[in-house]
Amino acid sequence: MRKTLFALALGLATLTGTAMADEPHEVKIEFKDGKANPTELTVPAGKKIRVVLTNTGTQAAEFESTQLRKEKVLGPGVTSFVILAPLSPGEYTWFDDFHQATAKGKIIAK
Ligand SMILES: [Cu+2]
Repeated sequence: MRKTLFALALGLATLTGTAMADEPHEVKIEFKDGKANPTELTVPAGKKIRVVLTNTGTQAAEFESTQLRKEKVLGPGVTSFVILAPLSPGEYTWFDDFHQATAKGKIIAK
């Protein structure tokens, strides 16, 4: 019985290890009433990316990228995320669709 449990624990540890290797690379962008931070992010090319988006302002924000084909509306106080499929090396621009003049940036895949 004890041996079985040990084997089970080892099996679980292996599974967890595999899951972690496939975890997306995580980056964060904060939106606040027409400002975004950071506006430039470097991420590894060829790896899934999770972009965590937080709106700490009092106005709605929308992370949008034509190149990345992503859009995510964030009400005030909301945190959400988008997942980017593995990127080719290059620069990908994005903007806050509600504050296009002041809140924009790029994600650089290397
Ligand atoms: Cu939009």
